Amino acid sequence: MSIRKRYTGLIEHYRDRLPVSETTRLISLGEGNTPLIQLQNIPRLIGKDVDIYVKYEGLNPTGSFKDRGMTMAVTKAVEDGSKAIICASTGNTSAAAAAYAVRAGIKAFVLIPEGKIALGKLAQTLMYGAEIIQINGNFDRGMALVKEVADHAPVTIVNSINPFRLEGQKTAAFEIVDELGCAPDYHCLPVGNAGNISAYWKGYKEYSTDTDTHQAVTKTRPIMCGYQAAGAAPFVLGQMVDEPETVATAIRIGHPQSWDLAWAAQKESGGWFNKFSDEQILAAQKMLSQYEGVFCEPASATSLAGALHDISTGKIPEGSKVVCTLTGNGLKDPDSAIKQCEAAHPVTIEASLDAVKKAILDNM
Ligand code: AN7
Repeated sequence: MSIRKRYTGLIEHYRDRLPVSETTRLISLGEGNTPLIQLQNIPRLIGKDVDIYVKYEGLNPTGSFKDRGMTMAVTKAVEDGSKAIICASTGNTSAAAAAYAVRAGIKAFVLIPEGKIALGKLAQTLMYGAEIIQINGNFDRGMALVKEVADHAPVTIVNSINPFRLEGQKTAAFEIVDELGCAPDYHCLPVGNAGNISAYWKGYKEYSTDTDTHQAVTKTRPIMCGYQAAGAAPFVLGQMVDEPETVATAIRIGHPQSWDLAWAAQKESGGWFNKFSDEQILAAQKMLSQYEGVFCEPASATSLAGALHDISTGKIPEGSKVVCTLTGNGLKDPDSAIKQCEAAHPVTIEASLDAVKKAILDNM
């Protein structure tokens, strides 16, 4: 019997490419190594000859891509002797920070906009036992406060302005190149603070040889496509937005922190930004669930909404290989999912064989 090497997280797996030493204590929950799923039904449905893959980051330990950055940020915070971390968050960062803080045995403080974070994210953060500070202001206000307070209290900021966050997150690009044997032609992402698009671009730029095979990778750089919600689209408007609004609460961000890095990713890759309405985002989310069996949260579906739009207009030509990152799990936001499916709400019938049989036969 052969024993497969146990996967113990992305830092261990990409150790050579990350800022850790032999003695660094790794704070890990086995994050990374997420599925790259090729869509089968949607390309047929839209009648286009394109290879679309979704990188399902919702299968990370706390259900979002934030775990990639958080394993690295908390590992380094602990190495530097930090006893507490802090972040502002639209929900997913707070859940990840809370979980990795528990794992490390340190404290997590999270600032969240009251009433504007999805229920699953709140539930997680409560269960992990973080100190939750709700503010009557949006994410951007929370972020400004976190930056200020870090000068007055012994806390390490673990938002994506912490450079170790991007180091961890860049590994998603490595995994994609490892799996496809090359970079895709187009990489589509939802953009909020723009840390993730910056991290992927960094990863693609750094990755010229496969970690496992040490073979040179032929094509390493995709065109980066950043998609935003129409009500929170500073990159599309070319200026900060003071009152961002969208059903995709994860990306309800008007003052992105990685402004310059994301513009560099767009320019260097020859890519673009675009924006989509809440209706388009939710339609893409539902389409992905109902045609492919992949459930992501609304913000995540912005990447697919954008890809489908740009494929339909020919901006992304047929014959292309496209990867869409699905940043968070659909279970994060049960309210918006249930609201979208009101027409399909289950009816209650009598608990009898006849009634159940009828319910099946009527719906075949
Ligand atoms: C599901 O949790 O900013 O462009 O505080 O949760 O790197 O900010 C979340 C961001 C996309 C945008 N999809 O990524 C937070 C937070 C989901 C997200 C984004 C977020 P960035």
